[in-house]
Amino acid sequence: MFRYRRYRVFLVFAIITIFALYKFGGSRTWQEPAQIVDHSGKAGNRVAPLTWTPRPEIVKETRSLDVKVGAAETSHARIPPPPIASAVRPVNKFPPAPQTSEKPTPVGLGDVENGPTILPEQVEVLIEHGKGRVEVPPPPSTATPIHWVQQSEHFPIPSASTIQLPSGSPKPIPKIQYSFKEESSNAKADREGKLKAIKDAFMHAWSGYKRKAWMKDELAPVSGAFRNPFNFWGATLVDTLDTLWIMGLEKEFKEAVQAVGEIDFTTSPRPDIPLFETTIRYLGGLVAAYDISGQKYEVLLKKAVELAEVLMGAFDTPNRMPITYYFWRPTFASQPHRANTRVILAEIGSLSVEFTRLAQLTGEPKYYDAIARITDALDVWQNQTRLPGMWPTYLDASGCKRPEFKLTAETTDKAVKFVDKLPLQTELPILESDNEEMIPLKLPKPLVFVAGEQAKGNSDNNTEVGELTKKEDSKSSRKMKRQLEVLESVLTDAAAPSTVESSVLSAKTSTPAHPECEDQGLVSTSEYSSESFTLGGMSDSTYEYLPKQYLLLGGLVEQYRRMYESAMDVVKEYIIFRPMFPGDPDLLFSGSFQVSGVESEDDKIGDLEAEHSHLSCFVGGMFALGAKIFDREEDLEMAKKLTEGCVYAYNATNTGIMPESFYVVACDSLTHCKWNKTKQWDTIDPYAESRHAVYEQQLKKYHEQLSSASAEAELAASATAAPPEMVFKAEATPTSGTVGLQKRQIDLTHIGHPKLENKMEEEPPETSITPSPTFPILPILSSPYPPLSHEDFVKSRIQEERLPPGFVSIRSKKYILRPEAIESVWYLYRITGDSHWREAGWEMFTAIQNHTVTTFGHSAIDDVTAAAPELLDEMESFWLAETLKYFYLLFADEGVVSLDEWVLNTEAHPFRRPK
Ligand SMILES: *C1O[C@H](CO)[C@@H](O)[C@H](O)[C@H]1NC(C)=O
Ligand SMILES: *[C@@H]1O[C@H](CO)[C@@H](O)[C@H](O)[C@H]1NC(C)=O
Ligand SMILES: *[C@@H]1O[C@H](CO)[C@@H](O)[C@H](O)[C@H]1NC(C)=O
Ligand SMILES: *[C@@H]1O[C@H](CO)[C@@H](O)[C@H](O)[C@H]1NC(C)=O
Ligand SMILES: *[C@@H]1O[C@H](CO)[C@@H](O)[C@H](O)[C@H]1NC(C)=O
Repeated sequence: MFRYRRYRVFLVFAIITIFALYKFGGSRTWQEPAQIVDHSGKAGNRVAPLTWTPRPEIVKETRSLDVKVGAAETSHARIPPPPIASAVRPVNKFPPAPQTSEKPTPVGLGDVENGPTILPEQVEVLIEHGKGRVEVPPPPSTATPIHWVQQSEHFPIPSASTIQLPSGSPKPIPKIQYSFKEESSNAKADREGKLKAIKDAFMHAWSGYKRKAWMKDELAPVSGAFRNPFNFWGATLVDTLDTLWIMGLEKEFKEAVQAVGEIDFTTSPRPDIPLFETTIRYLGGLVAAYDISGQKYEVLLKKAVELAEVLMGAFDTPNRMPITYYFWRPTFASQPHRANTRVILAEIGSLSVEFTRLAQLTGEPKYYDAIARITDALDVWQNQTRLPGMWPTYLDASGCKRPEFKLTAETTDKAVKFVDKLPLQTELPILESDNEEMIPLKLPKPLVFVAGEQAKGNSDNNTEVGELTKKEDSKSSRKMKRQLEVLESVLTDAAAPSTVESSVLSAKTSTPAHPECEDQGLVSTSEYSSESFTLGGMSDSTYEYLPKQYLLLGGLVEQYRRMYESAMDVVKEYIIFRPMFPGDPDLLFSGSFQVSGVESEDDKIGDLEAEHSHLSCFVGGMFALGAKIFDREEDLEMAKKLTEGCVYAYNATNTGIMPESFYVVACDSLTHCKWNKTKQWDTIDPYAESRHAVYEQQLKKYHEQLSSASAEAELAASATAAPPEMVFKAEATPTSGTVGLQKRQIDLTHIGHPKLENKMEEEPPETSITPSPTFPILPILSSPYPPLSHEDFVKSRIQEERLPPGFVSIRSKKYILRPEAIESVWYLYRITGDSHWREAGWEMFTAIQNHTVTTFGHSAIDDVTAAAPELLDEMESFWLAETLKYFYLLFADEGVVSLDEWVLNTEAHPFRRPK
C-alpha cells in the first residue's frame, strides 16, 4: 500500500498517457447513448443526453462453451424429413403494423398459446463455421420461446421525409446479353448432356438435405448431421427455392414453399440476427422465389415481410445506420441503440437490392428509405476516404463523434481519484470474453464520479452488456480496450462535470453518463491505424450492388451509376493488377490496397497486396455487367482477363480447383510483364541475406565463447595437472548440410507454416566441455546451424506447400463450394456469347464434382493442392443457391433468367427488372 501511494503519480500519468493514446488512436465498439429524438415527431430536436441504459437480459440468455464438437455429435434427435403436411406447427401471426404509440409487449407474452417452439428432443448445437465454437440454446424445459415484438421506434423518420422509390418509366438501358444464334443439334445434345449432369448433382445434394437436414440451416454432407448457424430458420431450404423453380422441379418447389410457411421468423435460439447474411440468403431467397414463380405463391411474400419487419428494428438508430448484428429480443431491442463503431463495409453496404425489391413488390417505401440512407451516407463519404473513390473494409457507422479529450488540472484530479479507487493490486477490472463472435460481453461495473464526492460502484446486478462484432481483434487487446473505455468514461465525464451530475440526477441511478456526441457521417474506425481497400471479402457486394441497384431501379437513380464509375476508376488504378506467371499469360487479378494511418515521406498512398481470393472472382462478372449498362467498352476487356485469371487459378492446382486465397508477384504494368524467377524467389524468401548475416554473428560469438572456455579449462588443467587434450574434445564441429530448418532461421523467416514449424522442435546439437572429476563444470555451448541456402529454402517451400508455378504462398488451401468463379464465367458467357466460357465452366464443374461429392451431398475440402483432399463435412447453403445454379444456367437455354429481364443479388437470387 505504501509503495502504491508513492508511485501513484506515475501511475496516474501512465494511465492518462495510455488513455490519450487510446483515445486518439483506438477504435471503439461499445454502444453509445444517443441524442433523443423527440417522440412528438420533431426529428432532430435534441432533448437531453440519454444515459447509458443497462441491458441485463442478454447475458442470461446466452451460454457458451469453447468445446470442439464434431458434426456427428450434433445430430442427435433428428427431425424426420417431409411429409410436411403432418407437422402442424402453428403458422405465426403476421406481424402487426408499426405502432408508434404502443408500449413494447413483455417478453414472450402473446405467444404462450403457441407453446414452446423448441422441443426437448430438438436441442441442437450451433456451430460457427470453422471455429468449432458451440453455442447452446437455453434449456428447453424452461422455454417459453421469446418472440420478437414490434417496437415503437426511438428514432422514427417522419413520413414526410421518407425517401420514396423513384417514379416514372424506366430509362432505356443497353442490352446486356449477346444475341445468340440457333445452335446445331449436335451442340444441343452435348449441352443437354452436361445440363443433366449438373441437375443430377443438384438432386443428389437436395435429396440429402431433405432426408437428413430438412428445415435445418445446413446439411453436414459426410456424416448426415446438420448445423444451424443462421438462426435455425432453414437457410438451405429458403436459399434453394428459386433454384428448384429454375431447374423445373415444380413438385419439389411446391413442397419447399409449403415448408417455408412454417418458418417462424419472430423467434430464434440465437440471440442476434446477422443482418447481412439474413438479408441476402433469406430475404433475397423469399423475394426471388416469389418473383420467379410468377408472383403466385403469396406465402413467400408474406414471409418476406414478416422477416423484413424484424430486420427493420436494426435500422432504428439516430443516424438510421443499421446494427449489423441485431439483438432482437424485446428487452434489448426496446432500448435505443447506435450502430457500431466498427462495421464491415459489405455488411452495411449490400442490403440495397433486397429491400428495394421488397419495397417495389409491397409498395411500402420504408424498406427503400432504409437502404437509400445508407447509399447517401456512402456517397457523401466516397471522395473523402483515404483512397478517395473506395471505402475501407471497416468503418465507424455510429454517427457519434466524441468530444475532444482535454487534459486539465481537474481531469488530472479525477484521474487521481480514479486510481485511488482501484483495487490494491492496481489492476483495472478484468473483463471476460471467452468467445470470438457474437457473444455478449460483460462490462465492468461502471464507476461514477461526481465532483467532490466519493466514487460509487454500481450494484452487482447492474452489469452492462455490450456487443461484439464478428472478426474482432485479439482477446487481450479487446480486454485492454474495455478497460480503457472505463477510464475514458471516467475522464471524459470529469471533463464535463455538469453533464455528469445532471444526467446522473435525472436518471436517479448510478449509471454512468456519457458525453454527448457530435453528429458525423460514416468515418474511418481510427485516424491512425491502417486501412484495407479491396473488392474482396468484407467489401465485395457493396460495389457489386451499385450497378445492380441501378438496373433494379430502371436506371432512374443516377447516383448509383456515379458511385460505381468513380469507384471503378480508382479500382483500376490501385486494386487490379497483372500477376506474374511463367509463360506470361495475359491475366488480371483483383488484390487489395493497404493505406497506413501515418503519412509516408515519399508521397506513397499505400501498398498493393498481390493477393487473389476466391471471393474476389465475382469482379469479372461485375466489370462485364457494368461495361454493358454504362457503356464502358474498355471494362469488358478487363472483365475477360479478370475471369480468365480465375479460370487459370482453378487449372493451376492438383484438384483443378482454386484455393480460397493465395499470393503471387504483381507485375509493374497491366500491359507488359515478363516472368522473372529471381523476383518470385526473392518474394518467397526475402530474408536469405539477413539469415546468413545472423548465422555469421552467431558463429563468431560461438567461437569467442569456445576459446574463452578453452582458456579457462587450460587454466584449470594447469592447476590440477590433468591432461590438457581433454579440453579440445569440446570443439565439436557443427553439423553441416542440415536438411531441416532451424529455430533461428525460422525466427526470421517464419510465415506461418505448420509443416516447417514441426521441424523447429528438434533441438540443435549441443557441445559441452566434458566435466571430469578434477575439472570445474564449464558452460554449455551451442553451435549454430548453417542456414539453408536461398535455393534450398525456396525449393523446400515450393515442395512442402505444393505451390503451383508462380505462386508465392497460399493463405488458405480450402475450397468451400463457393460460386464466384463460375458466376463470372456465366456472366461472360451470357454477355460475350463465347463458347470458351462454357468449356471453362465444364472443367470447373467436373473438378468440383469429382472432389467434393459425398454420400449425402457435396462437401467443402481442406486442401485443393492435395491429390486427395479431406472432406470437411460442410455444405453451405450457397452450394445449392448459387454455385449449382450458375453451372446450370451456363448450360441452360440463354433465355432462362436472361440478364435483360432479371438482376441477381449477391446470393444469385433473381429479381425481376422493371419493364
Ligand atoms: C439487484 O436489483 C434489485 C432490484 O432491481 C435489488 O432488489 C437487489 O438488491 C439488487 N442486488 C444487488 C446485489 O445489489
Ligand atoms: C467524386 O469524385 C469523382 C471523380 O473525381 C466525381 O466524378 C464525383 O462527382 C465525386 N462525387 C462527389 C459526391 O463529389
Ligand atoms: C491447365 O494446366 C495444364 C498444365 O497443368 C496445361 O497443360 C493446360 O493447357 C491448362 N489448361 C488451360 C485451359 O489453361
Ligand atoms: C528480376 O528480378 C530481380 C529482383 O527483383 C531484379 O533484380 C532483376 O533485374 C529482374 N530481372 C529482369 C530481367 O527484369
Ligand atoms: C473427373 O472424374 C472423371 C471420372 O472419374 C475423369 O474422367 C475426369 O478426368 C475427372 N475430371 C477432373 C477435372 O478431375
